[in-house]
Amino acid sequence: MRKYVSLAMAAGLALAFAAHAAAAEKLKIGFLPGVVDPFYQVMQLGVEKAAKDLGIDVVTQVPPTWGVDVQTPILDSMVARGDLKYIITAPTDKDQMVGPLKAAADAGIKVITVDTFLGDGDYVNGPVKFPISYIGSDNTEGGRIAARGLAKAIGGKGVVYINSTNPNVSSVEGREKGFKEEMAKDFPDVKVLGPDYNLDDPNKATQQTAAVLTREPNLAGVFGTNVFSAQGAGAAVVNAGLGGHVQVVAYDATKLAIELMDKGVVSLVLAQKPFDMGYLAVMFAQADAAGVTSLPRRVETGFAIIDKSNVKDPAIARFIYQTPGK
Ligand code: T6T
Repeated sequence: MRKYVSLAMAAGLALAFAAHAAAAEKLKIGFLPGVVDPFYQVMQLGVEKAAKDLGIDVVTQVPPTWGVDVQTPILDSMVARGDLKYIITAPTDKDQMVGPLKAAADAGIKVITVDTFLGDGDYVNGPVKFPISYIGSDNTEGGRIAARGLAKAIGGKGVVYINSTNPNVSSVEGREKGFKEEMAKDFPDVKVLGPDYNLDDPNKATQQTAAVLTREPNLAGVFGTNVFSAQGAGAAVVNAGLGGHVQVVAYDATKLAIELMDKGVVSLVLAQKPFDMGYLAVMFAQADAAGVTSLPRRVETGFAIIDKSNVKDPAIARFIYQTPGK
């Protein structure tokens, strides 16, 4: 009997030791997105799913508001923990976040950028080379798609307005650039106003759009370059009773944007693929940790372009951001 007890104890101890060793070896990574919003909530789902599938620990910290001043101290605290091998992050400024993220890299933490990039996003030939990869949308192309959609919705002529969030953020900057370029190239009868910057405050976006609607009674369309911009712009159009008269194109497929499309306020919604961004970034960390040396330095995750004709198609509707809120 004693022999059995001690054998069982030894086996138990061995198992506990193995579990401890496995836990000690488990890769631990940080996830630091841009701000609390439905886009990054879906990205977090992708991060968590990949972490579960691959047996990785993730420490997530979400800045309550957008900006370098808020993101940097959170990053510094993640670095100071000393147990994170990778950080997956969306830099809130393409230049100002270079220093803090380079400091993280110098402290031995490898950086993967998602959704937004540093420098010009070319980590092979550009000014910033240390991140492993940029995984996100081709936002300049997204801006071009938005321009074509809005031009079509307004019959190819008229005044349109861009409402955006912040300058020097690679994502929305690319969208503004692509939108303006496409209008200038193919739609000479469309005049583009803006952007105004709402600093990720939908109420500010509403006020700004309302002011433009007052100033420009013939305004034909608005391009909201992200969740908050489109939400605020849509609200201003609804408040003015101009739904269907002033066309709105919304970047980001929130439930609210889709509701506004059902009501005839929003004519086109660009869904990004934040789940893919999060999932792939964790896979990249795992692969890099395993010694893979040929990871692409840039991965474009593509879009689903949603309008009234395809919104009920399950193959398209699956890209609407599924989050508890709107
Ligand atoms: O549009 C996304 C993201 O792509 C952008 O970089 C910041 O705004 C969002 O998170 C939406 O709020």
